Amino acid sequence: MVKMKYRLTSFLAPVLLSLCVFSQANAETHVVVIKKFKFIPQHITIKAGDTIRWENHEKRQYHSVWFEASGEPEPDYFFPEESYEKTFNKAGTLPYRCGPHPKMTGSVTVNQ
Ligand SMILES: [Cu+2]
Repeated sequence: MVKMKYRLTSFLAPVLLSLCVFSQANAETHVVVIKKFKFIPQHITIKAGDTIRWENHEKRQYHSVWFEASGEPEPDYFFPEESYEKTFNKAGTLPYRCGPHPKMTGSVTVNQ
């Protein structure tokens, strides 16, 4: 009985490992550009496991990407030529805004 269990585990381990590698290889990074006080695109749909990179393309204005409704603390501002990255693992729609500019809003929809 113990031997059977061991065999099953040793058979499954490489299968599980390759599944992990496969799903990681499939994860994408999406870019949201910040320009003229706007998130472009304002709404983005991604798959669970994907990452979004917000790039600040302003001339001299800093911004932040704050998922305030999720109860997160406000992250640091980032300046032109800097970026902010976040990976999303849970399905759902998450609104966000810029900390210093409440009128700058966007949302991320994560599909499973
Ligand atoms: Cu801003």
